Amino acid sequence: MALLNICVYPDPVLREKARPIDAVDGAVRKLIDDMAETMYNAPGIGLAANQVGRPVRLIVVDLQREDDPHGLIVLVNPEIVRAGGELVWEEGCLSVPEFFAEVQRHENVVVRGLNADGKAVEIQAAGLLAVALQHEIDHLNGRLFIDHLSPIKRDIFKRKWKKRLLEAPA
Ligand code: K1U
Ligand code: ZN
Repeated sequence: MALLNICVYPDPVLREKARPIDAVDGAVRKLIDDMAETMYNAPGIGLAANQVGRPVRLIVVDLQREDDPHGLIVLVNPEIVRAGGELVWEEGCLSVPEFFAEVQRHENVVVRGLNADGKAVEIQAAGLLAVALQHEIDHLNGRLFIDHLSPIKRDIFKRKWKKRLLEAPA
């Protein structure tokens, strides 16, 4: 397994619409293993393939909580097939480090995709798991959590980010 480099905003790969994966072969399984290791190392509770510079439709999610029965969720070509309710959650993103903001999401989602064995699976999720799945699927569509902010909050974010880039050591 290998640790992958996590692309940081405003890297253009984060704005690409990821392409579907044709077959869950050895190369895809290696990417799954490397992404899981990278997510645990970060640490994070999710990771989408675009975040490691590979614009293909693959996400990994693990809430890493004792009360979560799912453990590591791997979804190839994930699709939200049902969504309902609303909740607001304070989100972070490994590609937008050290910035957190409240985002409104669906409270419940049902997501279908393929697992690491290429088998069709369906995940029924609520609360944080539903939020994380929506956040990761957004990544596959080139969307970041900052895109959900009001124009004023997004503007504040952009100014803070510019300032941070200017202050960063060369
Ligand atoms: O996609 C990503 O950038 C990962 C992101 C996922 C996410 C977090 C919170 C709400 C929605 C989606 C993260 O994992 S940020 C880090 C984080 O939240 C965390 C890290 C360690 C323990 C617990 C949480
Ligand atoms: Zn993210």
